[in-house]
Amino acid sequence: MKDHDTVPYHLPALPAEEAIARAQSLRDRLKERRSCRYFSDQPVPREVIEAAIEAAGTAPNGANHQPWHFAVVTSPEKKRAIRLAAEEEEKRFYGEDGDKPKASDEWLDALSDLGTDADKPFLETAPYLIVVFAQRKGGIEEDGKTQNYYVNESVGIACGMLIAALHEGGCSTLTHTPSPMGFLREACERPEWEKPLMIVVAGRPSADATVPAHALKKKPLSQIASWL
Ligand code: IYR
Repeated sequence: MKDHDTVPYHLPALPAEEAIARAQSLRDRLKERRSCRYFSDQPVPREVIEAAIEAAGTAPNGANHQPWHFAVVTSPEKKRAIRLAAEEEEKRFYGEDGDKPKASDEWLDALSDLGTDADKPFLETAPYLIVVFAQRKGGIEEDGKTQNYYVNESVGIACGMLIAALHEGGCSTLTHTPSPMGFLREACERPEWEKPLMIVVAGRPSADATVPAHALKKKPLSQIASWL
């Protein structure tokens, strides 16, 4: 390695049995996570959201530029504006505006198991809309000029960690990606070098919430992993 400033790194060793038990227990908790489309308006402590965002902010990323911003929308007026704008886009996607759908027949067919349509009431009901922005430029100082690297990969990993931490804090989530999402930059008052990547809807599921049975079909380890 070339000469650079360092600090010691220690990760306490675990007995194999404990390491296995801890990894399996986290797996089992993450297995309970579902993408939820039915939220109640029940409040969730702000500290849960703050801690989850801090957890997301520890994600590995390009050159440690940490190219993310999490705009937490709680105001009913802003949530309503985002819902209306998102539903406009979704109506075009699903062809609910009377025109030919923007989505291909194959895509609409793939979504049929999920039952989704252009109606997105959860964008107003859920207490938090965490709008995740990817900073194409800015560096660690957020100067808007310095080039950032592996932005999509970095922010994608951060979103995974955000969702895992929210789940751990008793929140249901939905990763929502209206397309196109340009309207979110203006709604969240973010600069032009930031690109909205997704909305992470967070809150408690409604009492009558359901999830599509299709979502329970998970590929087994033997299919998702190979050992070489
Ligand atoms: N953004 C649309 C469509 C959609 C697309 C995929 I791929 C999904 O997994 C779910 C939905 C919507 O939110 O309805």
